[in-house]
Amino acid sequence: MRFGSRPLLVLLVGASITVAACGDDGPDSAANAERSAELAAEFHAGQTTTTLADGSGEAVAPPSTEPPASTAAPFEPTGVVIPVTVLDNSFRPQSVEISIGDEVLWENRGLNEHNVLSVVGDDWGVEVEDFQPGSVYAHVFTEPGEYSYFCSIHGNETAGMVGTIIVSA
Ligand SMILES: [Cu+2]
Repeated sequence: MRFGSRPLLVLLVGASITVAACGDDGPDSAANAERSAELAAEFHAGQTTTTLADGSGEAVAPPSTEPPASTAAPFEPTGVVIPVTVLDNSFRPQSVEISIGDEVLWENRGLNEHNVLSVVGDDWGVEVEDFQPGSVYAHVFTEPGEYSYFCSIHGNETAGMVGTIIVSA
């Protein structure tokens, strides 16, 4: 009995799919698609305004791909470019103050090769092979803070060819 009923079920499902497919081929299919979109919109709108069971009326947030506000960086590219000239074994100016989203552009305008190494971490910076005379390196700072850097060929983390980027919110 179990095995005997199965083919009939498959037949019925197949028949209904066929009918549905024929129906969708008519002039109403565009209208149906529109209605579906409306329903989807209503559904999603309803999700954001659902009243909580306790009657507090707080909106229920829909699933979001954005990170929570507490960890999201207040970062927008500003389009501002702050030049730092690398010349005579120094960074000029040695210290620059910028805003979040500004881009710092280091330009090796001397005859020596240099590098730009962050004292903390290695999220940004440029190695010597990519910063020969005439080369440029750019980085957009997206978090507030004080970023110390140096050239390891002509200095170290605390002395010699050093620089600082101060990023304010
Ligand atoms: Cu150097």
